[in-house]
Amino acid sequence: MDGALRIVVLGGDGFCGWPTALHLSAAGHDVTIVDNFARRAAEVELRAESLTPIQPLATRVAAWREVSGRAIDVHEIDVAHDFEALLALLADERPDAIVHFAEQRAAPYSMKSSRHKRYTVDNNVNATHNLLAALVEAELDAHVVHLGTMGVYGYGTAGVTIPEGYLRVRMDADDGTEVEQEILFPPSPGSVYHLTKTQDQLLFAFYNKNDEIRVTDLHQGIVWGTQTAETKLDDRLINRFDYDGDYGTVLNRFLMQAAIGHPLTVHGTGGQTRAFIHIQDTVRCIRLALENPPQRGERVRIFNQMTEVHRLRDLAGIVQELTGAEIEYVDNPRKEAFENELAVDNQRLLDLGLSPTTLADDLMREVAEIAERFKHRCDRSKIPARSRWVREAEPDMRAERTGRTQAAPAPAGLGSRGHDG
Ligand code: NAD
Ligand code: USQ
Repeated sequence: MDGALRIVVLGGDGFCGWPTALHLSAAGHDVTIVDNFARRAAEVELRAESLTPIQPLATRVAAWREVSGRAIDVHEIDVAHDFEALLALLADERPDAIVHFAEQRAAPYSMKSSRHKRYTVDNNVNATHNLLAALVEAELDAHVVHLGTMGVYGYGTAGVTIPEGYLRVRMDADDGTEVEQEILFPPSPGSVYHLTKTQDQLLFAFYNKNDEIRVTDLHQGIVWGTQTAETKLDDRLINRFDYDGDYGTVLNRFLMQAAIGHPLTVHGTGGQTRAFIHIQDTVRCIRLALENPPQRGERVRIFNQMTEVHRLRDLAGIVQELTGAEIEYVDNPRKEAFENELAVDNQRLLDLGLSPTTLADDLMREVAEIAERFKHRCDRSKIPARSRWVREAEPDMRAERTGRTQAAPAPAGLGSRGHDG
């Protein structure tokens, strides 16, 4: 195709990365995947596999070659720790663009223990920094498209539509006049994982200012669905489907739970409101971002990559209506606002031509059908979310620490609404 780009996809074996690599290859771009298979290692650690039987990456790319006639090159590199290998690859291939998915992306996993917290910070911050430092070292003007998260904003801005990354502020100047400035929207991460994404934003801002690295940071909502037009072409191309308490995200969990007759596990009151996007739109948005790159010298572009907003108890209600599933309000293992409002500006991707796929019944049925087809692979013991944000002290230990016999009251300011309400 005219205008074909050479694209390196970091984390191209993952849930978003694999269908993105296929979509870009199908569109005529020349794709190379880099991955260290950390996600597959986490499956072994957690003894929780993808519900769908995903093939080894070598089998996946061979199947894609058979189906499409197009080659995808693969390199096993730990982007966070093998700087020299990453640099050599970028210097050799001189790609036009790099899509960066190569991070530990599960909030519950990032909160399991101090080891998981440290791993997540080390992996994510180093992966992003190594990429930026390698681009400077290789003197490469490649466009970085990064998968960030809506969670960098926090979810508690009732009455304010969340802008696309930047906030216009007015400050009182010393001479009594007002100074106007655009700043990054104040970060308010809700987990160590989300915290690493707020750090990524500063890394991009610095390298963009200092070295004119061109960056589009896609602040993505919760992805749902599993298959895309390309992964459906052959069973060997099937995408992963996480349902366990660490990696499974809420809507896919609900749809899978409904398929196996498990009650829908709504955390707390279900008053949490979140942004969502279907995986087919994820891959389209990334292609739109790649095919519309920023100019050199332009500040970091930030797009809110989401198509709709739902309150969790309403979402559970929609799944219940579709499937007849029961709803169970379970103890919330996270420290998060019990209720929040959320409105999000996503005009920039709409302007580039995104036509949103919303929560249509047939798409939800498609996910439920996949879950039904592979439900024999499900391990029900992996469904409960066990990773807790705050360690629960034994009652007598708590009494010892606080000098009280009753549980200590919430600190002033947190009240009963949790952390960011
Ligand atoms: P995933 O875990 O399925 O995929 C990430 C891939 O990156 C895996 O294949 C993993 O092995 C690889 N990886 C991790 N660390 C690496 C390293 N140091 N070197 C090389 N490869 C490495 O996750 P995903 O759901 O595909 O998410 C991809 C990106 O999108 C993440 O950065 C995540 O923060 C972001 N995102 C995901 C969602 C979602 O709902 N899944 C929503 C918003 C944003
Ligand atoms: N939740 C339930 N029941 C469940 C699972 C989750 O009620 O069975 C609740 C959680 O308490 C939370 C909400 O659903 O309030 C979302 O949880 P999630 O696990 O679906 O999503 P989250 O942890 O926010 O992380 C996911 C991806 C992450 C991405 C983020 C986008 O794993 O990579 O960055 O979505 S966002 O949420 O917009 O920040």
